[in-house]
Amino acid sequence: MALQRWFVAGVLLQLAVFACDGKDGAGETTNPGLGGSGGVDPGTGGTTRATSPNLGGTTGAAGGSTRATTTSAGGGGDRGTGGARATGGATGTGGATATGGRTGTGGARATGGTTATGGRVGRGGATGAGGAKATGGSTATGGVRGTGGATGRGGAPGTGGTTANPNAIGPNKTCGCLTSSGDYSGNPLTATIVVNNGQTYDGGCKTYVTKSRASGGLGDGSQEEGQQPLFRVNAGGKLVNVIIGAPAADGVHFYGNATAENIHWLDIGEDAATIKADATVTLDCGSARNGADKVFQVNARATWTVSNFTIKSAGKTMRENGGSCYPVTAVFDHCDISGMSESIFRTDCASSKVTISNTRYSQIGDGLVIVGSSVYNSSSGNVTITNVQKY
Ligand code: ADA
Ligand code: CA
Ligand code: CA
Repeated sequence: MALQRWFVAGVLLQLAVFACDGKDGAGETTNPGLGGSGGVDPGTGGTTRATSPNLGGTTGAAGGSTRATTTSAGGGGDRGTGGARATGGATGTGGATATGGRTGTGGARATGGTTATGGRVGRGGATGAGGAKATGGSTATGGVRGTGGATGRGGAPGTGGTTANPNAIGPNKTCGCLTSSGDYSGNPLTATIVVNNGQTYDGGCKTYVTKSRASGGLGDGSQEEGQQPLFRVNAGGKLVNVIIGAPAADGVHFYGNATAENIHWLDIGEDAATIKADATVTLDCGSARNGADKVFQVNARATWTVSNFTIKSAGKTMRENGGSCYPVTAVFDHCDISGMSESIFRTDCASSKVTISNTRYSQIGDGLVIVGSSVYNSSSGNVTITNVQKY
């Protein structure tokens, strides 16, 4: 019987121990019930708490185990109470927050304590720094140099005027003012028009006339001396595009180096033009006609070149003032001279020179050149006559 009770007590104790979940911890029987006549001091449950924070308490030991040594009939000891349930271990602290990875990958998930809850999810790592600055691309090489365009061809030859034949006889140049563009608005002139140094007087192909001195003009164009000129061209002046009608008085006076172009005398007057002071004068293009005696008068040392000019009906084309010897150099080139009652050039100065070239002539009374009392129709001494043609 006693054995049975012990057995029953043991079973009960086992059940109690079993009820004490190991995980909850269990008391340890330290004072087993006394056997014998019945335990009078039932064992108390274990009191030792599990010390591991991570583990529940260990299962309490079985209740009292000391069997009564007596076999008296005492009742079995009281059933020992189970040990106090052990409190669970403290919750493990989470792992330290992982620091971010250098390149911004999240920190490794912290592992929790052994039985505690897991550590908090690691925060993401600090934002990774940007990538290294890209290096520039390599410098591109330039394109292939273009080849230059083909050399342009020269333009077609111009259709300019025909080249004058230097050996042609007579005027071989197209001159202006072949016809008048009307009368000059200042007609009749009562004062000489003066052209000074550096000036060009352009008559615009107008026709200029004057009137008798008795009427307040410059002269009637007769052979009376002392008439005034229509134009006075001082040294350095230029006269162009003028037509002189009747009365022409004493025409044009040159005082020093001067040039004149496109001058036409429809009437020569007392004379057409006079060099009044030492000069080199060029008169290119024009015509003169209807004179009683001299066309061009030379009253000073001069070189006078007349070219591309047509002269008709007078006594002599040029005269170095009678009895004077400045001397004069006269040139007639590419001219057409006709109807001179005496000559083309007359001088009393043996040292004066004259050249008649590339010129046609007709009806020259005494001879082409008269020097003193000598007459020349061909080159000799200071007289040069070349490439002329009589018609
Ligand atoms: C004549 C006269 C000269 C002079 C000349 C001229 O030859 O004898 O003195 O006046 O005319 O310039 O018109
Ligand atoms: Ca005169
Ligand atoms: Ca005169």
